Amino acid sequence: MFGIFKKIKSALSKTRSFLGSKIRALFGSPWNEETFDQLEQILYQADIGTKVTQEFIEDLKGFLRKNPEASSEEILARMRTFAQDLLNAPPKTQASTGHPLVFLIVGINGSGKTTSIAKLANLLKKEGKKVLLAAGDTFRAGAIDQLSLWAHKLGVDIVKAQSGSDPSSVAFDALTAAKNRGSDVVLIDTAGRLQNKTDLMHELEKIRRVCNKVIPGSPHEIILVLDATIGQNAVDQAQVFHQFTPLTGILMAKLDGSAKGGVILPIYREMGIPIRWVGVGEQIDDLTPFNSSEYVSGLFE
Ligand SMILES: Nc1nc2c(ncn2[C@@H]2O[C@H](COP(=O)(O)OP(=O)(O)OP(=O)(O)O)[C@@H](O)[C@H]2O)c(=O)[nH]1
Ligand SMILES: [Mg+2]
Repeated sequence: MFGIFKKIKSALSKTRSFLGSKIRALFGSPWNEETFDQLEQILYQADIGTKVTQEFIEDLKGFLRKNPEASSEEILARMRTFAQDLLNAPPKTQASTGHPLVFLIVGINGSGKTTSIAKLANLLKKEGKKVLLAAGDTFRAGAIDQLSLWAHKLGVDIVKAQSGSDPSSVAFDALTAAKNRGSDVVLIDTAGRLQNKTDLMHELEKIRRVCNKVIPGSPHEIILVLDATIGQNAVDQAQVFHQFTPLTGILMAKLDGSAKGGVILPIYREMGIPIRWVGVGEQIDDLTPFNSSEYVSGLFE
């Protein structure tokens, strides 16, 4: 538990040093309109988003009206409570279950899909699950080799086809193999796609249809991998992906490289899609289940 906490916390160090130092710098002055304006700027720059920033400010104003003598630690504690309450709100999406459990992994180019699949496979394998990877990125040269290499390193099954073949036929073969081999979990890699390329977004629909044919009810989970370093754009991406293909969860990759780690708050506030895992580095063990209280204390220390 402690180890996981340290991982999320250290991944948030860039975000925290930005947020923390700037917020603490405000504590010397009295809380007036100008101070609140400055706080608003800071929260906005940490990619907490306009709406959530406004809500933060309103909450804090209310708190300070009732507690005009609040210490800086009490103010920070109030901010943590606000963020925690936001993340405690019930999710608006729900994953289904089944066996084998099928995860479809989607996202834009370079967001961290393939690496995160390897990390997830590693986590699941450690839990004793029999994992099968599906090399559904048949588009980018090298993508199949990249996933094959991970499958080999991790000692997990992989189903792949020729580069250029139809990704939904890979999904078909992979799910059929998973049933035959008694796999517990299937992780389907997909090609990176920009959310404004409608034809590529429709391709995901086809993959889903095929999955559902082979294993009714699958894919049980559709996970969007987001790159935390892109900040607010992540919210737009999540919204468009969700329109085309109903997401059940988000994997926030590259939290370690980002000063924009605050973006998890507006994503959850606006979409209610659970953040399931966070990527905290480039190594195979650098993926950890998301834990909201660890995240909140890592954000506002
Ligand atoms: N620092 C850091 N780097 C990461 C993390 N996750 C992925 N990366 C890096 O991001 C880069 C892209 O990762 P990929 O997994 O290939 O991304 P992808 O989404 O599969 O990319 P495409 O298949 O080209 O769309 C690689 O250099 C990874 O090592 C993370 O959590 N932290
Ligand atoms: Mg990839």
